[in-house]
Amino acid sequence: YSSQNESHSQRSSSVQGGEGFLRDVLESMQEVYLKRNPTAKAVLDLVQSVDNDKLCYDHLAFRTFGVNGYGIDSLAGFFLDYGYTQRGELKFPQKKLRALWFSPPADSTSGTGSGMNGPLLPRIFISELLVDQMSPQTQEIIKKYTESAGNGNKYGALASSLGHLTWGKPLYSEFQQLASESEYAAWTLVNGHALNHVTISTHWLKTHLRDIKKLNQFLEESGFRLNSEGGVLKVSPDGLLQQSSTVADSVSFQFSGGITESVPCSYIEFAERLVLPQYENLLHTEVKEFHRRDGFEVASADKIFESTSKGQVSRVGS
Ligand code: OOG
Ligand code: NI
Repeated sequence: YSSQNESHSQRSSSVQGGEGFLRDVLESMQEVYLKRNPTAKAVLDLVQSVDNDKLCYDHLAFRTFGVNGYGIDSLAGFFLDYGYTQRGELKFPQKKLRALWFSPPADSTSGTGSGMNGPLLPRIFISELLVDQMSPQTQEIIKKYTESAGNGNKYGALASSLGHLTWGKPLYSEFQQLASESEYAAWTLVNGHALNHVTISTHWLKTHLRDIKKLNQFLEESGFRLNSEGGVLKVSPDGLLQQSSTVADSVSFQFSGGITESVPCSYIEFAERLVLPQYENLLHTEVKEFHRRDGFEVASADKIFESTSKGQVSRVGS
């Protein structure tokens, strides 16, 4: 053991080699996310204070522009290089999006900390805008920024962990043009590769909050606004994947040309994965993550995307 790891307590992956680096990169992405999104930070602090200071993250999500090499691949390469496996594809024809998800390396160690250094490495969910299906005006703006960014598409993970766009700051009018056609496109123009959300795995909590319905109720009673699109709780047809999320925080963004405006930033999600029917006789203490419902659900995801939409973000009351 290197003594460096012991003295290095805040950035604290105790794991050696590639996995330690992976976990530290994820920690950096989370640092950027927590600094920008006070609601996500407050929710994490609250849940940890009442339940368990060691949280498991179910997944992390990112958004991209599917053009000029800036699509899913601009982040997937990093995760594949660090042992992730590509799994299913999800299609969202109305939103003109597609997504791929990735499962963590099977041989990863059980982290001794929380979140990115927690017992399980998170799944990764990366989506992309089908840019060629956008209007010519919108395509022109997206191409202007992605083309001007050189080989920035090769450094999505680096940009995400630094909290930096790989392209220049857009004009407010360009943001508005994108928002009029796709709120996802406008979000991606100003947030780039930033972490879109982390998802707390509720079934690994210890108190009554492990039941996502109770967690939702607790969060709403504590004053947090949850995404109500299609109902607060999103349930897969088999009933085994249940999800909810907060409404995204807004941050003030300095556009080029001198305008500063509030734009949607990131949110936090919650997921409860129930035990698969073939394992329902296992003792609670014997149940591992692989005994539970895996994957994502397109109809639920479609609603969760709305966590950054104007309709949800500017909603007043519940
Ligand atoms: C992703 C929305 C979908 C899930 O878990 O199904 C999602 C996004 O908002 O970029 O997170
Ligand atoms: Ni998600």
